[in-house]
Amino acid sequence: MAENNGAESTETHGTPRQATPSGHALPGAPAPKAPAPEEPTQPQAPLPPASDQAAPATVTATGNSTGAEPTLRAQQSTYLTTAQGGRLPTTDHSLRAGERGPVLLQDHHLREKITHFDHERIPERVVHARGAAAHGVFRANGAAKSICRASVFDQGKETEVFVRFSTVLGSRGSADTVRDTRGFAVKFYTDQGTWDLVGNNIPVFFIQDAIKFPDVVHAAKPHPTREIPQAQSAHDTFWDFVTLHTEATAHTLWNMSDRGIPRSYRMMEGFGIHTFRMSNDDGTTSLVKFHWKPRLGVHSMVWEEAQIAGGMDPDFHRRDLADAIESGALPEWDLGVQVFPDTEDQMFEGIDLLDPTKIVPEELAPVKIIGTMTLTKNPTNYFAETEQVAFHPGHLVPGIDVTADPLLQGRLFSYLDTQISRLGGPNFAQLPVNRPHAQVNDMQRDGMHQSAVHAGVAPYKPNSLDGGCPFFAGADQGALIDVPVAIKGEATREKPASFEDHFSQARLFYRSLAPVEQEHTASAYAFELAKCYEPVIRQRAVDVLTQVDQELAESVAAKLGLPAPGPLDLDPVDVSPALSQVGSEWPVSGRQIAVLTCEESDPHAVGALVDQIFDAGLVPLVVAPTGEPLGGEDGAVAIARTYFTARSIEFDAAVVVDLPAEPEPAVGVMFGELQRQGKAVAVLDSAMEAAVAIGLDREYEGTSRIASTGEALPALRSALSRHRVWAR
Ligand code: HDD
Repeated sequence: MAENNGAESTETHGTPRQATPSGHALPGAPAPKAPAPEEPTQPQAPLPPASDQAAPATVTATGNSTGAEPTLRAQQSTYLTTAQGGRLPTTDHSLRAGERGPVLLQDHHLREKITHFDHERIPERVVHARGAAAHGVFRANGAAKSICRASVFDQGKETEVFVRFSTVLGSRGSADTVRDTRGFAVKFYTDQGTWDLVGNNIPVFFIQDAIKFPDVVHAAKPHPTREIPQAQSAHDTFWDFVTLHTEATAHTLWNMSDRGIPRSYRMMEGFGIHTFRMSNDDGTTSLVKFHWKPRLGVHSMVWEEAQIAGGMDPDFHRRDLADAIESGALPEWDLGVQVFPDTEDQMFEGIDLLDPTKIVPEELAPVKIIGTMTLTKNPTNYFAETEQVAFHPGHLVPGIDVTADPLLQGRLFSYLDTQISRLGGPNFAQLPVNRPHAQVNDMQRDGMHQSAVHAGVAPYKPNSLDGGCPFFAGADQGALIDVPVAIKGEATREKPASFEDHFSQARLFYRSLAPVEQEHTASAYAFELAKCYEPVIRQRAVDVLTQVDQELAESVAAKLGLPAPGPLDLDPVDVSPALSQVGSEWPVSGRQIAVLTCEESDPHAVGALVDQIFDAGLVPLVVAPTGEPLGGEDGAVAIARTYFTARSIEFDAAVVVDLPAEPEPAVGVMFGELQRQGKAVAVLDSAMEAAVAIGLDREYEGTSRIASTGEALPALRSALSRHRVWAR
């Protein structure tokens, strides 16, 4: 039953009135067109649903709803105008006293144009500044209904989403492919209000208590003296922090593994990290951890690719996401939950569910799939959408609630606070990308950048002047009812004993990796630590690794030229095969295939191969010595790259149809890279000797010899579906 606070019998859902109870018009209120309706005494039907992203209802001076067509509203005229709508005859010449005279202050268009330009930038996010986003839809399969009453999980229900992926450390203009954690933030525009799942691609976090967040970020960001290095953890302050705060060991290990350099945003897992509390229609509660599982599998770059991409194409991930969506290769993830009983101690198999540095291995608690998300549309405007979107882990819907994880609790404060300074005031929820798709009727008023024109006089409750509006909802109207949770204990700054274990999960992760992944991880440690100037930090990092794994500590010490640690006595751990990226096969759609040709290549054969690649859902990139189409202008095969502009990082595999008679050195470099990066290469018989002459190793596991272009795809498919030739 809805709780009606005050003025019970006169409360109504009708449009807030602009008349006093006695019917007198308020000063300034528009004259009523029809006789005022009788004052309702019972709640009425809610206002009609606002159209897409149109709430709260806003009214312009001309009476138009401004929410319905945000893009139309931005560009209404075919003529160039001032911000005030005055049509302009030119925008290239300022008003001057004579052709060669000084510029006049009275030129409003000049002043308005430059003033607006001067204020075009807003502060970048203090973390996660560099990002890329897309619109999409989440379809629930109904499997969560037994544990969660949120309508977003109703079977078959479709809910619009906006997803922003990001790096953490770099500034807005930094490279995509740096070694870092990736943000994975999803805004669900549900019919019960907005739900934000603000996660990362790594399931553990550096710290256990939000009070340390400014410290870890200060340590990881560029040094305050020279403001270098940009978007890197390979520097003294980062390693100083993570070796002194050993709770960061597991997250650091994940970052040093291949997870720190994803191949694509489309090929990353996402994790809610914290444990959340769900409640169902009966009020039964469960604890859950959220997982996003990419349909394309989890894949990473190798370090050489990441470094080359940082120079050749710093926008690699942003481009990859946008291109895939534009070409119709729509990225998809299944959303899953691990479900735990909501016990008093909130532990599961000895793992503290409130410790954000811990995972629960999937082998102990399987991930139950509860829906699928498809990204369907690129943003229309980067600033309006990707930059201005504002996430908050406290944006929750009925049936999903927080737990006492101290990291999560601190986040609940931080996000609203940061948006107020980043987006210039408290009304950022009115920006189109942030508007809920549920109806909004709050009592917040005024403030910087208020763009809603609220009617009524009584934004407080109870009231009798606005007919008692708005009303309170009860559970049966989908209200956000707090789950009663018993809280006991004394105020203390202590942490629980269960937060003391900083190493067993780092060991679990490392030992679950395939040997090739372990090798990459050790190399990443050595690379990063070698960039630290302070020997004491390098040594301390190796000392921390002696708590994780003997072989890892030895390998990193050897690479750094430090003494080998003595024999270690470490507790064994069970491994979790689900943590390794090696060994499974995945769909290959959207993968990029280089087709290497020369000026004399047969356009029909190359054209047929290009068609086969497209038909298989992959993307061909034809490479030739010059940009001239193969076969002349008619019936030509377009050239995507020349040997001068192509680089291995753009391709997941290559087909060598022909090579130029005198290839430039770049071709040999490309072969070397393809092999080092474990990419499959199919070579036509006729091109094999030329390829070997410039550096292709015919014994390389990924090389296959083919008799015709028709054999190329079958030859490449198996390696592509495994992502790499792991035995390289
Ligand atoms: Fe955070 C942004 C994820 C801990 C404070 N965070 C931000 C974004 C992601 C995360 C994905 C970017 C959202 C976007 O695309 O706009 N953050 C996490 C995860 C955490 C986490 C998964 C731990 C499990 N964060 C965390 C803590 C604090 C913050 C402990 C502060 C106490 N995070 C912020 C912030 C940001 C932010 C300062 C910067 C920009 C923004 O919020 O909107 O408030």
